[in-house]
Order: sequence, then structure tokens, then C-alpha cells
Amino acid sequence: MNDAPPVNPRDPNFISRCNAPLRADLEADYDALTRQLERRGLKIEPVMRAVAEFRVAIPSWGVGTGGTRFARFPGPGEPRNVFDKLEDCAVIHALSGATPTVSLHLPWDQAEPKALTERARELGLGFDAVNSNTFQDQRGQALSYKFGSLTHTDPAVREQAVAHNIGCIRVGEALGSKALTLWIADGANFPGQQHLARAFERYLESAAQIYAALPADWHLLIEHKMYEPAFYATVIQDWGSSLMAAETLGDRAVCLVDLGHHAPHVNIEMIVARLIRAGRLGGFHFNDSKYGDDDLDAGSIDPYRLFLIFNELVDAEWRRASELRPANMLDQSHNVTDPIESLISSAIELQRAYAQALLVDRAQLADYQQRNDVLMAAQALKRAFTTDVTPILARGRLERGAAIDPIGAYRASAYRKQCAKLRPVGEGSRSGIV
Ligand code: LRH
Ligand code: MN
Repeated sequence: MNDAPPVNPRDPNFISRCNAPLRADLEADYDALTRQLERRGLKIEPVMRAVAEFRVAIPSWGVGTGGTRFARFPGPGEPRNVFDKLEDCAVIHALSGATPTVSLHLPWDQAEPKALTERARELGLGFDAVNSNTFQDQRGQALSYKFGSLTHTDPAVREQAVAHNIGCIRVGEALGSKALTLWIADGANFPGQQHLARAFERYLESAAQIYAALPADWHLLIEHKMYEPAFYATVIQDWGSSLMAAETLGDRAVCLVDLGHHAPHVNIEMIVARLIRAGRLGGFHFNDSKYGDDDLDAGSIDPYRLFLIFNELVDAEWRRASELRPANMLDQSHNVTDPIESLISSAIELQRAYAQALLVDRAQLADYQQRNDVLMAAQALKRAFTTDVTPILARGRLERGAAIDPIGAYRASAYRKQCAKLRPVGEGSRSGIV
């Protein structure tokens, strides 16, 4: 931590002061990469342009220190409320240039929509999908979600859960959101506890009421998850259940893929390819994991898997396979890092995977695949993945007024130290993910 007087990391003058000593090296690296790609018959500019357009939403619940069921160790300067969270999200966007929207979680982020939109506008932010929450009981809540929400056997509980989701849509409308992310924890811990078919029918019946309440230009993002908190069966357990529900509910019901919601070794890029074919790939919750829903930083454990997912997205674009533009969001839990640093670097890792996927010579790959030249086909992907696209990402940030070295700039600003002074410690909970 430096002892320089605290500065506002969103101040463009501060950012350009940080960039000044780094520009010459960046130019040299960018020119070298330009020549390297030219030798490979590839143009750097279109990649730079495409990556510069790439945007990913920040999860409001990701800017506070996360935890597990065992413990949560709050860091200094924790956000105390949604307005502190917006402040932190604005710092992430100012330095990364890639995260202009925030995905709120209700009722965790409940506040006057007018106050939220005003503060967001001042901070240069907008709102992405809103997330409902029927996986916890709120203080004063009439009926418990212990045995489910949209699929509970008691119609009164289902009605309560439907009403909450419709309430989230109304708040989202006031915020300018265009989608509701619907993840429910409903499921069973023991065989026999729940009728697998009837529970799914109850889901469809409840979700149809939520779908009916969607404004005409909204999407319903259905998020599947293999397990947790249910440990035997989850009603929307996999992409098949999610796709079946989407196709039953209507055209604007689409599937959201949270990378951590699959068993280890599941081929997620294959699921992405299938959902694209079905015209139902609605969005992502990007993160990384080694075992379960670890919610680790995107690209931190298996960057090749992340690349392969973007490879499917770029290939679909190249084949004009689908009109649908998936909503990109991060969904991570930062238990041991500064959440702002993790979210900045995660947004950049997504851009890295996208840029690398744009460097795949698709005509050449298609030829190798057609002639079953397996090794050259595999190498065509690896060559793109092993290209260091850092100069493209940094140049893109520079051109958007963001930081060439965003983590360096963030640390130079001593923003966390400032927050530690302004935000007293200890108002957050002791265990749990947020
Ligand atoms: C469920 C989930 C869902 C959010 C929650 C915070 O595991 O991925 O997207 O509601 O995390
Ligand atoms: Mn998620």
C-alpha cells in the first residue's frame, strides 16, 4: 500500500497519468503482434475493434467479500449497501473499460429505483439482468422456502414466489433492465422426498405466470444447476431441463449457462453449441471451478475451457448460426482476494478468450476437419489460444480511456484504503456466500 494522498481511480487524469509511462512499451508490443499476425495472414484491427465492443456485467453480490458455509472473512472497506457496491462497480469499469452494467440481486440490493438509476447514471453505469431470490427466507416473510419455492407442494408458497419474481421484474423495468435471471434452489436431498415429474410440472406452471408478466422486450434467463443446496435432485438440474422449460414457456425464455453449475469434466462448450442450435443460448454466468460451484475467477483454473466456449460463440457468429446475443455476466465469490481486483482481471480474461477465439483461422480449421487431419485441426485452435493477445486488450483499454495496467492503477489509487476509512468494518455477516 502506498502512502500517496488518495485519488479517485475513476478520474481520467489519474488514469492517463498511470498510462503515460506504459504507452511506449505497449506500442512496441502492439506493433510486434501486428507483424506476427500479418505473417499468419491475420489482421489485428478487426480483433481490436471486436474486443473493444465486448461487455460483461458485474454481479452486485461479487464486490463484497464472499464466503462459504464455513466462514466469511470480510476484508477492509466492504461495501455496506447497494450504493457502495455501485461505487465499486464504477471503479471496475473505469479501469477495465469493459463492465458498464451491474446485475442486481433482489432483495439483497433493494432500494428506491429512482435513487439507484440516478446514482448509476452519475457513475456512468447501467443495469443488466435482475436476479430474484427464493432460495432464502427474508425477515418477516410469510411462508418459508425450506421445501421449495416455485415448485413447493403448497400453492400458497408458489404464489408467494411468483409474486416475488414479478416484483423483481417491476423493479427491473424501473431500472432499465431487460431480463430476469431465474435460478431456484428447489430440489430434494433424498430419493423419494420429491416427485421428480410433478415438481417439474409445478415449475412450469409457476414460471408461466412469471413469463406472462415479462414486458414485451424482456427475456427470462433460466439458470440450471446440478446440485447445492439440494444434494440429491435439483428441479432445473441441467441444460436439458432448462431447454425443455424454455421451449415450453415461450420464445423469450432462454437458457443461462453458469460455468460452475456442471459436474467436473462436463463439456460445457458442447452444451453452448447445442443451445446455440436451439436458438436458446440466453446468457452466461462466467467463473471458474475445479470441483463444484466454486465461483472462482474466470479463466483462473481452466483458461483453455473458457477459450473453447468463446470459440463456439465466435464460430456461431462466423456461421451466422443465431441472432441471439447472449448476456455476458460474471458470477463469482471472492473469498481471499480484493473483489475489485478479481472482477477487473476476470473481465479481462473473458476479453482474452474472445480475442484468442477471433484469431482462429476458421477456413483452415474447417479444411482440416473435413480432411480429418486431427492434429492440424487441434493445433489450429491451440495456435490461437497460445497467442499472447495482451497488447490488443491493453490497447483497447487505452483507446477507451481505461488503464493499460488496471490493477497497477487500482493499487496506486489506494482506493481500498480510502474505503477502509469511510466504511466501518463488521456490518457484514460472519458466514454464507455474501
Ligand atoms: C446460484 C447462483 C445464482 C445466483 C447465486 C448468487 O449458485 O449461481 O446465479 O443467484 O449464485
Ligand atoms: Mn449464477
